[in-house]
Amino acid sequence: MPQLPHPLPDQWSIYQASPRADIHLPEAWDLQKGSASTVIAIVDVGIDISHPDLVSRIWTNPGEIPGNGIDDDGNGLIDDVHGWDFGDNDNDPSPVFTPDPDYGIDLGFHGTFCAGIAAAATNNVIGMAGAGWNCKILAIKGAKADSNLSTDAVVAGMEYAGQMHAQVLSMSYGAKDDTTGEVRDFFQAIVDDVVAAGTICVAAAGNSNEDSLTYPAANNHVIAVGATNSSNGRAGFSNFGSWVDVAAPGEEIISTIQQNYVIDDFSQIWYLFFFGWDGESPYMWGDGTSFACPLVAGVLGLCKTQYPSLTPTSAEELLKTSGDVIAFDQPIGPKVNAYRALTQGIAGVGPGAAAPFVRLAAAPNPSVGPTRLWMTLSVAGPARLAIHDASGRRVREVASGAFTAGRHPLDWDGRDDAGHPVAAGLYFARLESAGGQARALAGASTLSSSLRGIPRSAPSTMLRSTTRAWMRSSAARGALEVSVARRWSER
Ligand SMILES: [Ca+2]
Ligand SMILES: [Ca+2]
Ligand SMILES: [Ca+2]
Ligand SMILES: [Ca+2]
Repeated sequence: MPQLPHPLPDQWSIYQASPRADIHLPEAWDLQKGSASTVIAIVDVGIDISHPDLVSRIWTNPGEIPGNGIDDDGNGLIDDVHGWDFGDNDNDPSPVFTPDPDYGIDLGFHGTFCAGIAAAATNNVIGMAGAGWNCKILAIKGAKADSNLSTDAVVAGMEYAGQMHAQVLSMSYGAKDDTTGEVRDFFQAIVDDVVAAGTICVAAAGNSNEDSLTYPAANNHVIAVGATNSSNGRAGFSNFGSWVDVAAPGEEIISTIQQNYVIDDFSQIWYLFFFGWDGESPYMWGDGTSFACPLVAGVLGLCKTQYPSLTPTSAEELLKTSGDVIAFDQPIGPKVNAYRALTQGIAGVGPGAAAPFVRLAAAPNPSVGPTRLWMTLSVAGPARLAIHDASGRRVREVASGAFTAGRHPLDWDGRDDAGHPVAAGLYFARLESAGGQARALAGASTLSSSLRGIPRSAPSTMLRSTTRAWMRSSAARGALEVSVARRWSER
């Protein structure tokens, strides 16, 4: 029984005795509670940055002097101290009344709700626990006053997340593709900018219970998240398909709601009757891949703290190879396992190699210098173990030859084939044998304090380019605006 934070109000996504439909966060937190220098950006309808369970977790721009009317850090935004509101172009990213287009129900809770799941203050005696524990939240509002998300504001917000070098960007919105690929290409260009800044992108797969490519989740270099329920099954609303990378809890999820303005009576009734609100405390319940996504973002915050050189590409690999393989009724990827992502001793056996097996575990991991890799073979035969860097380039062959069945210790001295110590970074050990293939992570030298810094480029102007202006009249905008609201109308 792991140590649990207090309080943990029916947060089955964090811990449930049986079945373990959760994502093993308590065990993960024993190893890693994240860091205040790990920033999770959330682009949404706004985040109540004064919420009692969020206020201590809100990112502060170290380069900006508050309230002096000067853009001190030269990023084009004046006094962006706690994020930015790209919808209304001001420095307060808190939500305002955001009526859903069908019924007029206030969706202003949506961003605050996501923020709580990602990184509400944990073990602080009030409210709930957030996955990212010590990680910070960069609040980015992508909605205009009295309306839902707008494409222009969302895009500017995504680019801001990259520009400020947030380690993780959580995107609980999306638009279905049209036949032209316009939506796909539009989001891919922006995602490529953000990923180039080193930001790990994660997005909700959508709530239409269909295999329908939804962007940005389905874009390359974005981790697409489907939703599970407390029975360890796929949530009935979750989109699915081979493009969904990982699954995480997204049904009957408690989280924080906004307190910064008075919620109208009509919306209060909805909150009370459909979202389990008690009419008083700033928490309620919700369903949606929108809420699976920030949970994964919080886990990625822990992973990025554990492995500072984790790249967007290797982060996706890490979550997929360390996740729990579950026979869902439709494919939504393996379910995220936070503990295994942080330890990643054993990676999945290659498909089609079920009978004979190989396993690979690394310890210590991460390491400074030598690492011992334990290779387990179910059948005797030739095997080869090599270390690859995060881009897939082989840096060192550790062993190659004939091995007996059983468990073999193989030592990697932390050097490349030429005998030089490898740079700090994340490395994959790849094992090929008669019994199949396996992979393990070997994070080399990540504990070296001089190497912990995240590379930062010089301050630049906003990345918005004129080539994107063509989107402004496209169908994608409308699709994006309604997507976040869809779950409401299905209740
Ligand atoms: Ca600024
Ligand atoms: Ca300033
Ligand atoms: Ca504002
Ligand atoms: Ca709390």
